[in-house]
Amino acid sequence: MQLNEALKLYDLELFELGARANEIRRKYHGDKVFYNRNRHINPTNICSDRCLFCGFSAHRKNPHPYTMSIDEIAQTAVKAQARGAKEVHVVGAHNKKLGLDWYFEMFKAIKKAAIGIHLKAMTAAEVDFLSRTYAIDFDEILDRMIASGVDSMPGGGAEIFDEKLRAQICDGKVKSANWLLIHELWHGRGRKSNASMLFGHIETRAHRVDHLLRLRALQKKTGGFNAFIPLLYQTKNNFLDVKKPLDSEEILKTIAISRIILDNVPHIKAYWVGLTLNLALVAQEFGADDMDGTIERESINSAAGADSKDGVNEKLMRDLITSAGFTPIERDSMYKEIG
Ligand code: V47
Repeated sequence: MQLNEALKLYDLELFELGARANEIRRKYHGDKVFYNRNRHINPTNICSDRCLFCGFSAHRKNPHPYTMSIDEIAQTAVKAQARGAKEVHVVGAHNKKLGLDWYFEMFKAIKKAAIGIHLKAMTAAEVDFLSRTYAIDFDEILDRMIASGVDSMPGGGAEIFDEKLRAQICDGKVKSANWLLIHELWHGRGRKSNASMLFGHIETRAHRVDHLLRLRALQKKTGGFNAFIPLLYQTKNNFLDVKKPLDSEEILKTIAISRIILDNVPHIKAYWVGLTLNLALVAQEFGADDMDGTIERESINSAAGADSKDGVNEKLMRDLITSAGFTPIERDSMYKEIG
């Protein structure tokens, strides 16, 4: 698919686009809506990067710097597992004070304390940050992640791949080509990961479509992406001056177009944290098949205004999915059905 052809999808009427996306979604998943029981852990908010969209970093608008101890992180995983979480999603800011080994010790401590939990950790942006800070190559970091218990990689740090726009909103962060390369290397190790896109800020439709096409090309090569997550930009406490947040029609069109362009990626997540639970449910009619998870504690989007700080309880998640006319399916991190 070429950029111009893909871009024309936005000209379709919303419900026509939704029907096309829904067809792909139903072929893959019928009326199932997936979610998991997970816990987000963000070990530190002290960051050497300066992403203009971020309200989480302690540098500017968030005046409360913190770093969790390894023991605190491991105990958080243990408690979450005791409450039923099957996955911990561990990503943090780029804190130069922690040292390289800290990461691998932290992963080992989680896996030792919470036996059997799935560890989804390290965005490609973090891998790149460690590589640049400690002058070691991506391969070595990925091998050490595997040796210390990381099971899969989350999709964060992708933002928008267009190099010019990227330089405007997150200069100094992992380059687009390296984000893609890190995931390719990870897939080459037989491992799965997710991919994301931050949208609804100062990007254009063409930037989004270009981003999706680059992911489509990599997926064609590796088949290693499990899910794509279109992350809706949250407007508060950050340094991007976005005058007009996206309306629901444009959001749903973007989710539907993601489903159509990424028809080689099995799952599209409507991340309820950024979309709200209601819009994430509507998105299930427009190509999405996953709500993400119960999360328990969320710091990145809530720092920028989302109503997600305390996650969502499982009963509410299931009830909402059912009342929207779908079948709720608890899944593990690799999309094996649990119940
Ligand atoms: O990469 C930062 C985003 C991401 C804002 O892989 C913001 O399963 C909205 O990637 N508004 C991290 N978003 C979160 C992420 C993720 C989330 C859920 C599931 C998975 C997965 C991955 O948060 C960052 C960045 O794009 N972010 N600031 C903001 N103001």
